[in-house]
Amino acid sequence: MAIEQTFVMIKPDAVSRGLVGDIISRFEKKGMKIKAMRLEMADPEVVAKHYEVHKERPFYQGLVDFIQSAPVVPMLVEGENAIAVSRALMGATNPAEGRPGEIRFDLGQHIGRNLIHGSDGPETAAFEVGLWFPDGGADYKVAGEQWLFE
Ligand code: IDP
Ligand code: MG
Repeated sequence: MAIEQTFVMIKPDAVSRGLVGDIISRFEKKGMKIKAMRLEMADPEVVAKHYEVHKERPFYQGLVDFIQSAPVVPMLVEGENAIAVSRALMGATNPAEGRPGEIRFDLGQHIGRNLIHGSDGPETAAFEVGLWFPDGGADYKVAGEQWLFE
């Protein structure tokens, strides 16, 4: 049993298109616990640090501008294998290369508007959770948590 924390962010295209509920529902139904969540215009300094790894990529400026174009929903997600589970729920970076059942395939339009971000490994998760949620999240039990996790 490996209970992990990861960082998930619903991007501006999903917020604008009214897909927040559908996306969050998929995490809840899988048994992931949302420990913290906000709806906000992303802090430009946080976005710069978050996407620094992509700074040299041709899509970097467009990506940063897009992320700051409308509100995002940053979430601190916890659960068994939460990092891999979140990536699986999201699906392939390019919606066209995904499979039915994945958020990006089911709802996404193209690679530059792929609805959702999720940390891609333990180190990234620790960095991104600390960056977006320096205070950590609420400590509580979800209904059925004992059944799910024990
Ligand atoms: P990921 O979100 O699946 O982890 P990354 O390779 O880390 O994918 O890329 C980060 C984000 O940058 C993607 O989610 C997507 O929004 C954007 N991106 C990646 N590649 C491209 C591209 O070729 N064109 C436009 N945007 C891209
Ligand atoms: Mg990534």
